[in-house]
Amino acid sequence: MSYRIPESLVAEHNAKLAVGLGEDYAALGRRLERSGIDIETVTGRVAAFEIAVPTWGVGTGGTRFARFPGPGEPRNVFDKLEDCATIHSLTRATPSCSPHFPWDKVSDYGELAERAKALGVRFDAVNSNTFQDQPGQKLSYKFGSLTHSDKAVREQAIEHNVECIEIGHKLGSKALTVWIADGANFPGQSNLNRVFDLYLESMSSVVARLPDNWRVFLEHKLYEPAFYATVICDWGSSLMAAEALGPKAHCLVDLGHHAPNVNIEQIVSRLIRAGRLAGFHFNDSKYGDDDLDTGAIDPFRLFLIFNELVDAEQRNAPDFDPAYMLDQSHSVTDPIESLVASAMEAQRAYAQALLVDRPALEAAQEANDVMLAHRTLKAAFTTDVSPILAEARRRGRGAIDPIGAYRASNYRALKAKERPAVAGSSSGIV
Ligand code: LRH
Ligand code: MN
Repeated sequence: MSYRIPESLVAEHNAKLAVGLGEDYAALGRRLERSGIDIETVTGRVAAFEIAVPTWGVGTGGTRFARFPGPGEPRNVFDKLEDCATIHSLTRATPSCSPHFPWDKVSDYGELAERAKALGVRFDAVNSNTFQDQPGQKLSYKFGSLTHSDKAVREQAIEHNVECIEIGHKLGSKALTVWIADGANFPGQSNLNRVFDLYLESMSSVVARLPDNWRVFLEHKLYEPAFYATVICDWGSSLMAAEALGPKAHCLVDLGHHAPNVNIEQIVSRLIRAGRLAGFHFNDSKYGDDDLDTGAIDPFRLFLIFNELVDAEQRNAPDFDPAYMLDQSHSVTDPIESLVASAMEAQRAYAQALLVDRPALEAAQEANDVMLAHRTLKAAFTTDVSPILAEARRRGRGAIDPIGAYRASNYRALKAKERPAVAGSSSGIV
């Protein structure tokens, strides 16, 4: 029987922290009341907040230089589901995971769906992969996939996406995420207009195979592995494609897929306005697509993004139904601790955004009282909402201190015994 962290262990760990939390929560409640905010309303919203865990994130990640696997590495998607369930048992904020194919390929998807159900984990958007060649694959994606000059390669890539839809359907998923690495390293290597035509042609075949209640998430990325021109390089290309592909197509924002200093919250605002915001791959970065822990580098930027999301939520923006997912690579931390911390940081940004005094902000904006407007927004960001996050977890039978409880469980060491190490380190992000 593989080890699961018992609820009793979490309850015992909480018992030591409950009194302190109660005091901090009451104090914050009194403080928010003075600003006319009912803490219970915020805690209720936070408790309902959900973010999906990437199955490829629970294993130790690496870079093109090296990967240093840790103890108790997940050996297959069943181990990955266990770790996803562990993250949810501690945070009560990650009831679903986002699988990636063929990385999570199995022979019996019914068995996989059963195992996930038993672990209390749902499947969010499925991810296709035409950015790597698989053993035995007939045609290579070296020069592209859905936009390859050879129709046979494009059809192979279309069929793979259709296969992902069929797998996702068996798993109860309702969306397909399509990120393609297609692009060029040299000026002249490809016709920048023609490749976009090919993208639309191929993707319309994929969209045509989507079940009625499904969506397709188009994920843009500025560069890497293409270093001169990427076919779906930015939100503009993604939005043009979504609008050409029809109402099922939406634009997914991976925070690391933009040039440094790009105003991502403004891109989010525009995609919400267009009714095409698919959702997010949350992570953080300082330079490129660093896939670092959410909120670890620039928590203010994360807050500003959630500020746009809460603004849209509260004004009932049409067609606003974003899917929240993490997409990170953990090369120097325990992936479970990083994903636990990242789910909490996303929750924190959401809670802070719920504290924004929007009538006061709007009044200051209308009056061009720049300082008052900025400080009204900043006041929410500088509020320590930790008691709200912890109380939401406690009420959900999660851990007041998830990483403390995780370490107290000795989960990693116990998994190291259950999961004999896979020989030799390798390179690459997963
Ligand atoms: C591309 C990306 C994409 C995934 C991959 C693991 O950089 O963000 O979402 O398919 O990472
Ligand atoms: Mn991504």
